[in-house]
Amino acid sequence: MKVRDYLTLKLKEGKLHMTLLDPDKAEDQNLGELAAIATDLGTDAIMVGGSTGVSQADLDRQVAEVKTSTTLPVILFPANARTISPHADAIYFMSLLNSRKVQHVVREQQQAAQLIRDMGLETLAMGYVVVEPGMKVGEVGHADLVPRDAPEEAVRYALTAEFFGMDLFYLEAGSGAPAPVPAKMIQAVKRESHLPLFVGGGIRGYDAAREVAEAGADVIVTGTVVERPNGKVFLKDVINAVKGS
Ligand code: 1GP
Repeated sequence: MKVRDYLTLKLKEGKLHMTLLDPDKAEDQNLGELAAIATDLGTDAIMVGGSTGVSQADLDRQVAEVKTSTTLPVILFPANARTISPHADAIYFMSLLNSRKVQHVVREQQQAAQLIRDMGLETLAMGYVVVEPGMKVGEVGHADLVPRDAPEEAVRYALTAEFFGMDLFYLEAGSGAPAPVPAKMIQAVKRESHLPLFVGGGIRGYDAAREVAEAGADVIVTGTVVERPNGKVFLKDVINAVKGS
């Protein structure tokens, strides 16, 4: 089944949780093991990516390892045109809409486009917007961060993604953010736009995940939580919150 069809079907049933695994941190972590843990705990898909990027060879090896450790779709969440692997099931073809650099809006993408086509990777077009505090991805992506008290700005980006014909819209507070994207911003975007809404960054426990889900996020993404000591417990809490139990 295409990943697009899988997501459409699953989104009809309810909210989804996705686990982001970062190959940059793989030296001390086995991504395959983390993928297996997240799968057992009920996550809905595995995303592989990070904001700094790894070598193509390392990424290939790690994505292949993840792929053999889970039956779930494995979707690339690329940092740039060089972090692409044919072992994944699909790739978010992302544009960092609030970057000041054309490189992150469209140029990395055009550098990767032929390779993605030749690899036969399924593409899911995503408008990606970084909200304060933005953390590392805000920095390396040269983002003009959306202020936390400016939901209307996030709405304008969501409509932009929709009118460009993108498939998905992602509000990102940045990995390790002290707090997730504000509920008011999520509510405003959900109210005014139609694309499946991804929210990630700084979601570390039951209450935060519940708040983000109740505000209207369709897909809740966590990364760091699974890497912490007792990660299994925290991840289970987050997934329970997303699934409403
Ligand atoms: C993915 O940035 C998130 O979009 C992951 O953030 O590591 O804070 O969960 P955390």
